[in-house]
Amino acid sequence: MSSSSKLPYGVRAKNHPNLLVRKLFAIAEAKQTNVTVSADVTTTKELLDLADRLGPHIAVLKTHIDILSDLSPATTTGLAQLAEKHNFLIFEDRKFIDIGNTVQKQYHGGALRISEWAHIINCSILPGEGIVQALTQTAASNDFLPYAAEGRGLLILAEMTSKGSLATGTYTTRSVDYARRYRQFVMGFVCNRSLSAEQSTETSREDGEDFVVFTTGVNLASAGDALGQQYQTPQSAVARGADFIIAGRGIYAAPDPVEAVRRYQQQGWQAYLERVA
Ligand code: 5BU
Repeated sequence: MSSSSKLPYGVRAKNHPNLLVRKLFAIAEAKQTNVTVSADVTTTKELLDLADRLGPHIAVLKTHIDILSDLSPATTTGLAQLAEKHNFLIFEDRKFIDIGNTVQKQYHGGALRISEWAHIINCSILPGEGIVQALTQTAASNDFLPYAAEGRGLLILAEMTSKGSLATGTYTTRSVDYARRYRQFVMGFVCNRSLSAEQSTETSREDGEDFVVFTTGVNLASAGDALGQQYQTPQSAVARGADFIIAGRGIYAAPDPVEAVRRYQQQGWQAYLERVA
């Protein structure tokens, strides 16, 4: 567990060099929630309806924008309005994984225009360091200025929750190395535990280093699914170092999603209070 994960979100909000991370921790503190809902529904109406109903209880709404059957500019405009109304951030779980030249075009511009509406994106480092370098370069370019001013950040997918995941060992250690080298854009990791104690021969921990940990595969009612997903509870995720817990079906497929999100919010927050106590 890193020393920063023992600090309250409010303290981390004040000290962090990245504007988006400051906003994220300030939202968590103000709304008393560390829940990210993974809104994996397939129509714009369902997505916007969920965002509006769950909005008061979440810090972040995670999308897979390419699973919508009726994606249009109204989808992302609607999302942006609800993010403003309820004070949450949008995380597009696009998992960029290609050479630098390609991911730059996939992120900024293109059919999905992800840079315009997603505060947070993620990438795999399977292609090597160049993917992180390329996305960081895009975020520092002149025509990115309006988005940078709002706050944008990258999470490195350092581990996965699925059975037999190959994102382990050297892959995970290199994730930490690249995060350290591109701290101006990399805000943290998607992973299943705090990575701050990860030993690397390439980089070492710097004073004040504070990477945000998002942990997916959180579910209160199930241990997994038939396709290899493996779940843990909000308590165990937060105790292992998650700053934000990501839950999808446990919330949106519950009989009453609002009642469900309140439960994840309450349990995630309680676990956080215990960690920082
Ligand atoms: P679920 O319904 O809570 O199982 O949804 C989990 C979401 O998190 C879903 O959108 C996945 O694509 C995403 N996910 C994951 O489950 N495991 C991972 O390691 C990563 C993302 Br990275």
